Amino acid sequence: MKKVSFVVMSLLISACAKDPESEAPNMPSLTDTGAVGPLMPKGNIKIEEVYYSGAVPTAGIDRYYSDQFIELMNVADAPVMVGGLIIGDAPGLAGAINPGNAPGGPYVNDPDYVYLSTAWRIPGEPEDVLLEPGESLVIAQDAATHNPYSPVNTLNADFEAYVDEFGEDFDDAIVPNLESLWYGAGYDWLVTVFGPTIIVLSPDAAEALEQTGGEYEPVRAHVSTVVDTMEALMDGDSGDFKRLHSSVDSGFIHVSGTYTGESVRRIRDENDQLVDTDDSGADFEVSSTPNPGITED
Ligand SMILES: [Ca+2]
Ligand SMILES: [Ca+2]
Ligand SMILES: [Ca+2]
Repeated sequence: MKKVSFVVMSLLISACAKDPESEAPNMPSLTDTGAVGPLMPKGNIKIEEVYYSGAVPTAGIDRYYSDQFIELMNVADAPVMVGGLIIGDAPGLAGAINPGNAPGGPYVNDPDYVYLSTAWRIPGEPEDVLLEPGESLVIAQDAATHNPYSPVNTLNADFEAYVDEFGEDFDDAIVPNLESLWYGAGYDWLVTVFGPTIIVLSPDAAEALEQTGGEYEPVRAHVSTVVDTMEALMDGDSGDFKRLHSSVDSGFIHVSGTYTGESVRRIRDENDQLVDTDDSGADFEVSSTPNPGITED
């Protein structure tokens, strides 16, 4: 079962409005319906898990990463509109991966803008795609079982990144594809296995995305459009490579290495609520058992 519901809320509301006599006496009024939602993403949608490190080598494959996924959760008590939500990753190295790698550059540590090498959008108008309270949605690099190369099963992901232009990506016929707004990766949307920065932007950021240069340069969005971020770097010594300004995300998380099968998951407080202090170092922890959250039902 998919947890994301596709509804045409405006049609439902207008249908009610045109036929008020058919309402039962205890039906909520339109005003009441409006008061309980659906909500905007900002403040209500959080990154729950990012699995980027790649699978532990098995079945003769040393570097398997098609199983990468991003999981977003509705932390509000009402449905949230996620149609048009933008998900992307930031440019910049995760650390001193090769000799001579140095931190800095034009697209990091900007207090006013976040930069995206690649930006995807969940298809549909905002109110057409609703995420129910406490539910999550999974975005897969490839919707697949990944058997036998990985124990991470994303066959039932809610969306997948499909790259048409290089002719090498796999398009699952069932799982809907994200819409491409800006693309700066290769044959598929591989986020760096050394530690990516994942950025979620509100739907209204689509019109506000600005090019920073040519077609191989990132786009940028004002920080006011940021819904949530997760910043990961290569290791604990890689802090100089932070991509996000401290006012957007003041820390970073890292897994123990590439191809470890580890993900980073949101820490929960004593009330089982996702912690968000805009410090990825404090808000996320490493998990050795990535869980795309789509197996329970
Ligand atoms: Ca893909
Ligand atoms: Ca597909
Ligand atoms: Ca945050």
